[in-house]
Amino acid sequence: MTDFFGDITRIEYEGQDGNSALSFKHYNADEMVMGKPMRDHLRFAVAYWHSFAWPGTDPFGGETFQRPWFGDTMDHARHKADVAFEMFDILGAPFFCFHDADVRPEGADFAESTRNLNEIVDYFAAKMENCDTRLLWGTANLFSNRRFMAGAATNPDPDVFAYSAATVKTCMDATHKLRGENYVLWGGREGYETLLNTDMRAEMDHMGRFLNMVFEYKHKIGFKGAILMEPKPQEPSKHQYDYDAATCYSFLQKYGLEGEVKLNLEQGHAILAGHSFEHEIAVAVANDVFGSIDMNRNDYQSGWDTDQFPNNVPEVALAYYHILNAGGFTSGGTNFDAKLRRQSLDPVDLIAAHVGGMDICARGFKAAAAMMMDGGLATAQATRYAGWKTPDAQEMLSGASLESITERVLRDNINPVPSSGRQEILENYVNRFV
Ligand code: XUL
Ligand code: CO
Repeated sequence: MTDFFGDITRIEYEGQDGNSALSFKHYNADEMVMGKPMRDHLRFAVAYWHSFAWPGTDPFGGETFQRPWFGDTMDHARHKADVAFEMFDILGAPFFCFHDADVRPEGADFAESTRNLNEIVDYFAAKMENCDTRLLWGTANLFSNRRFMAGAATNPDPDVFAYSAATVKTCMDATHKLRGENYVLWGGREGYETLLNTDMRAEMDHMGRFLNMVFEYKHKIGFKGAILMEPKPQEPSKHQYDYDAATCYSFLQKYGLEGEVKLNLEQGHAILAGHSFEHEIAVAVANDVFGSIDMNRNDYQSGWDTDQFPNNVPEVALAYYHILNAGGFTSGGTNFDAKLRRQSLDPVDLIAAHVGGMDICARGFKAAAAMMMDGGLATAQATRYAGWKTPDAQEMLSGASLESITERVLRDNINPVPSSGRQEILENYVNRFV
């Protein structure tokens, strides 16, 4: 046991009338909703990087957090792991996620970094035998070290491509060993700073090949989890090739990965791309590539990725509504890719941030489930598209031609009568649940 969290004990469900600062008011893990406990619907995961590795820096200031595990030795890494697993227990977190760089010190070379990673993976594995927290996904940090400044798979230097491929292999091995349920690829610098020096065709082809190798290796080692790509339009690069869900989908189609790779969608990235979070989820669902979510919140005014914990129930509710509409999570879950504000120095802040995030998600989720069960939106949608049930309408989607349709329009004197989209009525309807 470390003494980092002092006398903070396991967070309990207190219900809406509770007034303890550290209790769940809405997240009741065992509560059955639509035939499943909330724990299994929401599948919460703690993000190792923000909660245990991020030092509180911003573009104008250095670290504000001074965690006892900050340092470059394996002892520091083990201490960090001890605290992390204590927090998983306090929260009753069913999952966690990590990058290689979050959990192990960087070695002098690739071999040493890999040895460090493997040692920590064994340390995790031993802890995981005695706790209920599992690995939602693992990933490689291919963006922080200066070697990745011009990208990883899209780097003009083939040695960086090679280093990145080897790094992803070790991270896939680590994820597989820890029985991770997914493996994530976020192209942190897979893009460009300036088109003046960028061969976009070559870079995209290299990234396509890279992803195909990831997929080949997944099969080779028998990793049963999903491979997930995480869209983000820009930041840190000026432009990233995995811009948003629609761009990722066309990339997957172009490189023959349709049906193989799914998407990990993040609220803040959706906002940066000029979309709503539910838009990104709906695009993924409509193209059968929905995988998992990184739940956070972007500041709507700042224009950069603020990675705050979620606090907007209506927004979260619509996101979960679309997820439920797609049948809910399978291998995916709700990963808090969110960090404290840099003035939130204390251990209690770290716990409270997760408790609040889990509660907001639970509230939004319950609202979404209530809407699903009520069926009002589904009915409104079905009514709106009801005309497509007729044989003439179906014929237009298979067999008809522009000429035959024109003949029918003339023969039946088709003269469309516009009908109301009922947007405000539907918005009022949603408001009853959130
Ligand atoms: C960065 C981001 C990453 C990915 C994993 O914006 O979202 O943390 O989720 O690399
Ligand atoms: Co993310």
